[in-house]
Amino acid sequence: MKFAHFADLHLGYEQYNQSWRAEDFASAFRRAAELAVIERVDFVIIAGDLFHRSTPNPKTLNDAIEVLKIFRSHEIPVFAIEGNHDKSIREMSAYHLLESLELLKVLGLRKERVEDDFITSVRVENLYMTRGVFKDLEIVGDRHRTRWQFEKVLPYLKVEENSILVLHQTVKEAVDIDLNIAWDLTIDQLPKAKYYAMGHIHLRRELKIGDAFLAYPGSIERYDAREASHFISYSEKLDVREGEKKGFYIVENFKPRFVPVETRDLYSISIEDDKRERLEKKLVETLEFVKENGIAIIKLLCRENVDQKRLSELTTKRAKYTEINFRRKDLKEIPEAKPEKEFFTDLELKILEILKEDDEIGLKSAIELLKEYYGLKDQAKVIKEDKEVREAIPTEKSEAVSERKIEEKGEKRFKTLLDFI
Ligand SMILES: [Mn+2]
Repeated sequence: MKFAHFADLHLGYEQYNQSWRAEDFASAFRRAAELAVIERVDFVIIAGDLFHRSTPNPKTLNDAIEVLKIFRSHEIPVFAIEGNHDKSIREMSAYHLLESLELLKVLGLRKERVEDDFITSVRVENLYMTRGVFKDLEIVGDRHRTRWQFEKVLPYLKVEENSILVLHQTVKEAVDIDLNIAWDLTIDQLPKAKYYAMGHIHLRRELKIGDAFLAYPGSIERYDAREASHFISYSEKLDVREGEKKGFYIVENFKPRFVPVETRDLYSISIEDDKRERLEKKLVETLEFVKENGIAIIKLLCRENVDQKRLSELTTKRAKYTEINFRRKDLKEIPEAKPEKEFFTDLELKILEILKEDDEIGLKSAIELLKEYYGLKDQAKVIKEDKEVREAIPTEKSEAVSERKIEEKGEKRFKTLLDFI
């Protein structure tokens, strides 16, 4: 048994507002699909975020169809779950459209029973849990859920020993963040499976749980400067370091093997100097490393002001896309800023992080998180959390206001599974 595990394809993502960037994401997926076919996989798993948005435009939908047709023409079934970027509350999502075109199978909680050669449905409360089937193997999974939804869905993700679990969530042990709200679940909460096909974390991650592997292939293209192909820094001396490769997993007998996929080079460059002239010279020197069709994200730090126009003239011709962020280094040493954590609660930090997303997705997720945070938890818990917020901002007025709000919020009750998906 051999399968391909993809995640975070983000088709349609016009990164840096460049339409050709969306084409980069599509061609990376196409190359990956072709490699999977050469590997003669039995089936394919897409662990969420096939699209960058839940409402992909016709071009993006067409890109997805063209790639998925490669699998269909080789009779390779594709099992997929929706991610946080492309999940939809609509009855018919882009995934369901692709399913009706027989290009993929959607796993997870559904209102209707779905059965065919590769999927089966199990009744859970007033819904159905749709699972993938390949010979004696079960492929269990569900779309991205907020942490509080996820706890309710978890019991229905219990699986046979011989199975694969597909999720688009952050497992605490896979991220190195000391922030309570930055992750959705811990390893010990996971039901037993032979392989955990994960999505959501854009950098590649692999963990071992007993004999089983839990793996995040990462996004198929470079999603932001943290995932650069090259990190170049130049303060005292020039330093060039290579970043991670992008790609997907071929999983054979439940053991993942990373398969790199060619992507456009993305350079994360940071240069520092007290003098403007020396800074410019360093920049010119650094640009020697940048390929013409690459992307360069440049951070400059200098005690003197720079001529931004001149700098962009220097850089634009050197790469396909360049972005310069200049920061003036003050003559007086600025005392080190206190970490955000000292000012905000975990919830507030999470909201701030979500809002940094490039478009309306951030706002949508932030509202969703807030609604769930205050709607789904029981009253006692809400009061406790709110007390922490109040302690951080101790004013009498806000105390009175938040007390009243809790009373209003505590009323909502959820009865069935259907109420919160
Ligand atoms: Mn993603």
